[in-house]
Amino acid sequence: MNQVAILETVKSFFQREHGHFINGLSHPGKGALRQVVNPATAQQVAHVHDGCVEDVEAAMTAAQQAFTGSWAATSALARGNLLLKLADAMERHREELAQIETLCSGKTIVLSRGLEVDQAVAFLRYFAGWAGKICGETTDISIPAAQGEKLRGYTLREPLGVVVGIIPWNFSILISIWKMAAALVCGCTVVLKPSEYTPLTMLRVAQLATEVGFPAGAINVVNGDGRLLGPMLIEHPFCAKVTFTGSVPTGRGVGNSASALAKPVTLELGGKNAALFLDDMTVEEMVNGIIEAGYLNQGQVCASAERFYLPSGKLDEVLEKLSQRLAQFRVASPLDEACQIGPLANKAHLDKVLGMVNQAREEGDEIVYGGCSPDQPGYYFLPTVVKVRSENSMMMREETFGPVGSFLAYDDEEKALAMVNNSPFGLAASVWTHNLHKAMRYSERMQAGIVWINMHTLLDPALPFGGIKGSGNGREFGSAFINDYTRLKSVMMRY
Ligand code: TXE
Repeated sequence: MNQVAILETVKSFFQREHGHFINGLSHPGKGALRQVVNPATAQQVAHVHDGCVEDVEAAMTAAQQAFTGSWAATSALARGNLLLKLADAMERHREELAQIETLCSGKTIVLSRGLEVDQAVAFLRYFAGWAGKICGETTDISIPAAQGEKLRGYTLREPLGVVVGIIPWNFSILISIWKMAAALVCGCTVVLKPSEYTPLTMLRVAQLATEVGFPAGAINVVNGDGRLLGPMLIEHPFCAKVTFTGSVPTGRGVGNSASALAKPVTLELGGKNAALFLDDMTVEEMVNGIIEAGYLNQGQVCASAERFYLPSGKLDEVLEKLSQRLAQFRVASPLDEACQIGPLANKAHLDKVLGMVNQAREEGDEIVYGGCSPDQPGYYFLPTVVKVRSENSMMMREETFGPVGSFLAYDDEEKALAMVNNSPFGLAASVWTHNLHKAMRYSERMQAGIVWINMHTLLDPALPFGGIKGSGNGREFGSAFINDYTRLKSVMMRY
């Protein structure tokens, strides 16, 4: 076992009084104290003050003042440079940020370093590269001009204003950086609302941003109960746009509230992502693919696969080998560098996953492996393999967001493809085969915002990400984000 030692800086950070980060300063606030619990031990590690109406007002006002003042006066290239400096600072504080993340979310320290911090740094640098390249276009005007004068039109890409970013607990740094960096490079300012379960990482990132030179008010963080703060933030007159990642029901409510006020909203919601394995894959390739697609971060990844379609001749052998592999996974403290299965992120989530698996068992699905918590403190749940009765099993329709793969056999690829698409959701999907012809054709027919061929879950800043159907709207990354964080103004002139 290689248990990492908690840094002194992390220990002292946890002991401090926490609340919000507003107008360039840490600001504890006066709201009720909320416990931050380490999911690996179920013990409290820190406290944070919940936000109230005064905190929301202060954060929105600071963000609006920066939007029209200091941030507007920062040139596009200088904005890009600041993002690069923040990336460097986060790299210097990699271990500290990773430890704070692991202690709050239960993510393994290896993933906190490699996925949360390193990927956040990569995304910051990608977005920094857009600085100075976000622009409109000139266009010919076809209205006939009288008396020989000429007409010319062009468009301006204007930043929207203050962006409210509502963040879930599964990637508290990375998802915040996706939204924050996109907004900032476009000239917007941000007010982030982290999850109640992971309120601390972005407080530290916002401090680092101020240290490297971001002007006060460009980045603000308000913590507290989303049900209370969400409406206050969305309905605030300075809120120009909402970007949300999280559960489907909460996302629908956020979407309705923002749309009712004609505010643009990006929703990245969950789903029930499918992976289709074709018969030409070997059993070992299928087992490796399933582990990659379904069990990363205990399945707490919005793009993870939860529905698996396997050829009927191979299903039982794959499930047997998969169960053997999962049984060897090291369930341990997430601070252990060899840990492969850490805890789920919070008690409510553990209860939800456990309840769904119990319901599946009662309804007649077969729990081939796992299905319960190991005998140890913390919110652990064993990686679980469910062989479902049919396409209509609850396990093939509702998101567990946990380490639970549900498996169904097929005999006919066309029917399997129809089952993949028979979902109200469409965030992500994958097809696994060595047959190029089928890989290309099936990937084109899969109804999802992102489709992988012979891989799953990995995101790249250059490729747009977002769902179709009930999985949301809008796109993050690539050049597509520009549409979501700017508006077009048209200018026509006569000369
Ligand atoms: O999510 P919520 P929760 C799933 C997962 C989990 C379930 C509930 O299955 O068990 O959702 O988790 C804020 N207006 N996912 O309750 O409610 C909230 O404070 C505005 C999937 O944590 O979606 C937090 O900051 N905001 C998922 C954020 O919304 C509100 C990731 C997300 O919380 C609000 C996380 C309101 N009325 C959980 N109510 C994914 N697919 O990425 C809450 N919030």
